Amino acid sequence: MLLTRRLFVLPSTSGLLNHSLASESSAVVSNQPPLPYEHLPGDWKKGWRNLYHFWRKDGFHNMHHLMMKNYQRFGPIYRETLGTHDSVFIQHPEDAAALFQVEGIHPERLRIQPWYEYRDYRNKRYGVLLKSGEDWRCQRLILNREVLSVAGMNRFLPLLDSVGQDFVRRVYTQVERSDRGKWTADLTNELFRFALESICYVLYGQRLGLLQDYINPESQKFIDSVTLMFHTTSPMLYIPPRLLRLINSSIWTDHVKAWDSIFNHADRCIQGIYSSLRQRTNNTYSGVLSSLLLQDQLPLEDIKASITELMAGGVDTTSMTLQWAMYELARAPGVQEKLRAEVLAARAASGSDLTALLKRIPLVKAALKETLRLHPVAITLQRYTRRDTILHNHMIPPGTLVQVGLYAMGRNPDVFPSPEQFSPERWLGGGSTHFRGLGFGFGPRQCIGRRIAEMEMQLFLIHVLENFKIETNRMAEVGTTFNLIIFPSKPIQLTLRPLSL
Ligand code: 2DC
Repeated sequence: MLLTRRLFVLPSTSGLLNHSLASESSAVVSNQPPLPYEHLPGDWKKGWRNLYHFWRKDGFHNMHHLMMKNYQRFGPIYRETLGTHDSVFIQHPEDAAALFQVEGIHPERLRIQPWYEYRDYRNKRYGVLLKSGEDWRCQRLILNREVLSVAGMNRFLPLLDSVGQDFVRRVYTQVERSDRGKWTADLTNELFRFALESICYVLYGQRLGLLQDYINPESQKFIDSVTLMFHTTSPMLYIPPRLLRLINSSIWTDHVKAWDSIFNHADRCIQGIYSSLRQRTNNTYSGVLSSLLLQDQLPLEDIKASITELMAGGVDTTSMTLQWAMYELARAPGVQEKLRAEVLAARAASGSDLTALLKRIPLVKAALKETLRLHPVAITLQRYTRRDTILHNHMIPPGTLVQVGLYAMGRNPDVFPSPEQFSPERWLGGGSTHFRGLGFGFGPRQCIGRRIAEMEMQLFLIHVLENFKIETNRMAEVGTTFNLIIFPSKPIQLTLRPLSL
């Protein structure tokens, strides 16, 4: 496999060429013993100097761009030290496969230190996102049954469908109000509300009513707090939160404020369900939280912690992905029409059977994969190695933090030909998709919200495509900013035009 690996050669400086050749020869001689760890290319001897340069180049917001530059400079595997983080970066699907194949039953990703620090500071339990070891595994398996299994999915499918329908209704209202037969807007906040409404309906079995004109200010505050929480996290990836806490920096205090209101709002939602549970009479499904409480398998405080994480994790992730999906569908010639044709045929063949409907929309699913390829939520996937692991013909010792550059992989022409083209069909043709669609991670530690997110986004696109033509100003190319997750660097204006007009 190593023999056939093509290399990431970019037209640039001569230094680049040298590095590419160096790594090419190492890839070709794969039947020779792997190179020692110390042979890895990269700037790993000067962690604090790197951090300084990083900061000067506004690296906190440009992590993804700097990472692509590093790949060009050093080749497909390199080591980098930034402040206290020492990592090996890879981006080839084969290397990602080698990493995940040895992850074991307790895989661990990079710890987001400020998130732990906040919980320690406020004396709160860690949810399943932050837990590790056996405790993590036991709780994760119980939660999987609720949110990741087929049975779980079938229970919340109709819930997510009705939120999608409400979004469409809201767009029609806005079209009428605009008097121009269409609605043009920056949909960021509308999509935040859609996403929060969706995740809360699944978790609590109750509607918050966020797709109406008047919305509870508490909910808007929750939405704004999640965004603020992400924004204040990224500088603390490299500057120890302890230090910022000590000097009472606004990054830390804003971060605490953000988590405080996230937890307050979640607590109120959870409390409401908890008290109404005793009065319940019927046996209909009423959300993940009730189901967990009734099972009585996890300590109440742990349930609360994980439900809060799911609620906060369900806002910016799906909404941003949907915004990018609509942006790409509006720009790629002919793609939207193909998706619409598929959706209309699938609907005609399945009526109100949602499970059947979702089985008939491979192109819509591929469009979401394609969106996450170009605009992944997570810039990297990370794992700590548990034993000696050979990655790209280098020996990596146990305990090493290895990061798969997901953003870089998605734009690497050797992995995805013509990477700049939005082409959902590339996922359906005969080409290899092995370890290429990693938008939700991989294995037992993959995104726990994956199925909720997928169903929510698929149903959203179905409803939107059935009703509206998606348009945007073609001239405006939108870049990306890293704020822990990847956000558009400027507002995206989208137009939704009813098909029936
Ligand atoms: C950020 O270098 C960059 O799904 C770091 O819904 C490595 C890293 C580690 C973990 C990643 C994080 C990055 C991005 C945001 C992720 C997070 C794991 C889960 C989280 C990808 C890539 C996210 C957005 C969750 C957040 C839930 C939270 C609000 C409770």
